[in-house]
Amino acid sequence: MFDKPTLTSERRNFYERLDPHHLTPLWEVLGQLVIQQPASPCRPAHWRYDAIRDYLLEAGRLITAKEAERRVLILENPALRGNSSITHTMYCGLQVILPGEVAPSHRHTQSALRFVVEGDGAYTAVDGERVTMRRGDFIITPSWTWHDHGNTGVDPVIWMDGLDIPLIRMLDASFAERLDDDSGSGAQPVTRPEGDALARFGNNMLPVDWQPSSMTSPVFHYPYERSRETLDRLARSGPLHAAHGVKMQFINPASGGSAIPTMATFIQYLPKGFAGSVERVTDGTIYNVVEGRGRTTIGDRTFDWAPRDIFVAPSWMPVSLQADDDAVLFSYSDRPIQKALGLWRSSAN
Ligand code: 1HN
Repeated sequence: MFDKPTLTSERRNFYERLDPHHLTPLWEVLGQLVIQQPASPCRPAHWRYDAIRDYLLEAGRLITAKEAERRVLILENPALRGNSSITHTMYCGLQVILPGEVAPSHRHTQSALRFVVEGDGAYTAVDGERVTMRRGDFIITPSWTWHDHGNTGVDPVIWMDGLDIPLIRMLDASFAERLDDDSGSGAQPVTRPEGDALARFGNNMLPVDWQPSSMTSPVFHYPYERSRETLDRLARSGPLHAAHGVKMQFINPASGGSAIPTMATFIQYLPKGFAGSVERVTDGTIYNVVEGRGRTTIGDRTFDWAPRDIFVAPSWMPVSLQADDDAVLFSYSDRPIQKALGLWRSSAN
């Protein structure tokens, strides 16, 4: 759109003299900076759970959760290797915790989401309340809250971590602390019974004198049982959206906004045989398959997916979803940031 002017020897000489002063002429780079539409360098990518699971268990034999702080394999976008990024703003990892282990308590300004993939004997604790992690549960660790994880069961437990790490890095806004741990267990003290937050905030009511103290949802656990029932009912009552079937976003019930201020989280249902229309959105999106098999075409790539697989659709690439069975997909993206700034666009509107 903005063409580069001709490079004359006189101009080249000028640029060379500018360089030591850390100066660059805009007209030489404008075309790269301001483009007609997004052209993300991120690539569409797909990780088969079957291919990763053994590596996670091998990591479990090589390093303890305590020594690692968090035993995680990071899913890096193939075009962004070395950046711990799955899109320009989002991080994705798979974390494993073995029976008897504790991942010690700490807090940081990065927000995290957990999406439970395998096993059901682990808990995560957030600011004094523990929640048992079950497959398909979506759990939030809000910015600057103490959190630790433990496995009191007999099997390894594995979940997907989604964090806004690249965004916070870009903003130079990272702070972190480790809990001063007198007990030596690594775990923070439990101060509220399990289910407390869900009872207070997760039933379309709020305690009458409650005032929000953060922008993150006070409900930090969205059990799969409830999400699945919602999808089930809506699938029966319709209508289905041509591109995304039945798609719900997880919200902060106190504000109506997204459950996490920097990350949107969604769960969607695609009926068996669904062949979705093509859609583009400006938020690069990470998907985790909960149920069913199907395929997704992203730009010129097509991925066949199965339960627990993860795939990423970069910003503004055409995406279409197909389901061979009744399928459920969880996904997350930076949509709330884009919406807050009036930047979000979809080809549908
Ligand atoms: C973190 O705190 C967790 O608490 C997981 O489980 C992954 C990646 C980078 C920075 C902090 C966790 C993380 C992380």
